[in-house]
Amino acid sequence: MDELKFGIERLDAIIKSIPFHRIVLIKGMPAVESGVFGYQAVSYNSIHNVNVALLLNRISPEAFLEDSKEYGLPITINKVKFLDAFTPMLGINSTISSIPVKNVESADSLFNEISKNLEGSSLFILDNLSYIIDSLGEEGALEFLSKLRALVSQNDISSLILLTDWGYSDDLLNKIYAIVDSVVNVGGIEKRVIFGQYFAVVKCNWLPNIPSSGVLFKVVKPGGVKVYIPKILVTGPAHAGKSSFIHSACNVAYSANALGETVARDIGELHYKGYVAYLHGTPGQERFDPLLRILGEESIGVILIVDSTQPESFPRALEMLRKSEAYGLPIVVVANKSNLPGAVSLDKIREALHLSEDIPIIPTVAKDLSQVKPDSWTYLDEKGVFEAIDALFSQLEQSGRLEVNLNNLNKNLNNSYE
Ligand SMILES: Nc1nc2c(ncn2[C@@H]2O[C@H](COP(=O)(O)OP(=O)(O)OP(=O)(O)O)[C@@H](O)[C@H]2O)c(=O)[nH]1
Ligand SMILES: [Mg+2]
Repeated sequence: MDELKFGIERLDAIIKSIPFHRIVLIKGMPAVESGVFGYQAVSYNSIHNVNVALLLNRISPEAFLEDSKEYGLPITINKVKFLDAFTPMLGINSTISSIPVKNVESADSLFNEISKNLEGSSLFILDNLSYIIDSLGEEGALEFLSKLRALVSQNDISSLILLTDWGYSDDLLNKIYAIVDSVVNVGGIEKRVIFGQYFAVVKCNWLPNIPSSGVLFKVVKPGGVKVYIPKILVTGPAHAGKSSFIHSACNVAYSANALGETVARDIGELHYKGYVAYLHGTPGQERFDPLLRILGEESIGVILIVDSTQPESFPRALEMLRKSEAYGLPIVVVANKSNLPGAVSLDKIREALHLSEDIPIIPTVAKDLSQVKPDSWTYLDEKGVFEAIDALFSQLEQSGRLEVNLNNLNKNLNNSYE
């Protein structure tokens, strides 16, 4: 059996693994996709040979499996014991092998039903505590949690509890926080509409330090929860290879092109190493310069692409950076066409662009020279492309731009380290 984890790379990096004898609460706002945290945990742990017991009262086992399949999160079904408190309420039987949980009139009876079925399990997941609050009331739900707390303390088992926060009182939430060992908030950043979702570890009593910020995420299908990078600007002089770079890096990309040049912009979605990033490419021609500022808005990093064989275009590259107001953002320079005759050295490029030593310049080349056509973008060799992406992502990590500042979220939480 492997270690217990969330199966969400960045969250696991923060929390390390979930030790035995702990309860972790995942508290989600109603409009955000906190349910995916449950699918992802069941998927990851079942695949990694962990015996999971899953108590469902929000949806049926069938729907749980269907949803996780839709998110591209496969579940090794023989590692999961479904404790089904949902379909018995409807008076029907689940079509997949599961244990019906019928006696849910009191904390005692619910707890007994569950504890007798936990044998052999290392991870108990509940989706969702809010339905227990509905059926047993606040006191009943707290009593249930306290009993679970005692059971988890005495056995080699840990627990993940999902809670959808339908506006519970601070009093109730604080009582719940006091029982559990760790709290991960999953929230939304609202600007009229929800513009982004975040998760934040706000309590974790087996870690000495709790990060003071949250992580912006997006749910992708397939794959589930990924660190979300809303906008990376890809700019550079005409014909340098911006469209080629975006199409080579991204899983899906679109270009508005006419006669082989970009006339509006390129946009691409990149799924890579636990991230999902959107790359926005600008056109290169000067007649589109009024667009540069708009296309640059809200970017958090820049990939500046130059054609290594065209040193006379380097001043234009700097002008495009200035016009897109991208100075000061984390930046990586891509020296494209670096294997063609007449390509200048990386040192020359650094000098001409006045780049300090800490700005990476990565050479890229066409994947297959015989496929290069004068009137369309071409695939670039992945090695250079992903070296550039790695270099930018690590700068973004270090700059803190992938984090969301969450003032006051830690209030009322006892973070004492055990
Ligand atoms: N030999 C070679 N050709 C390349 C390379 N990268 C791009 N090209 C070619 O150079 C031309 C311009 O590439 P694009 O990717 O369209 O350049 P762009 O920067 O998007 O151009 P605009 O959008 O018009 O500014 C195309 O004909 C490509 O096929 C490369 O590394 N080597
Ligand atoms: Mg283009």
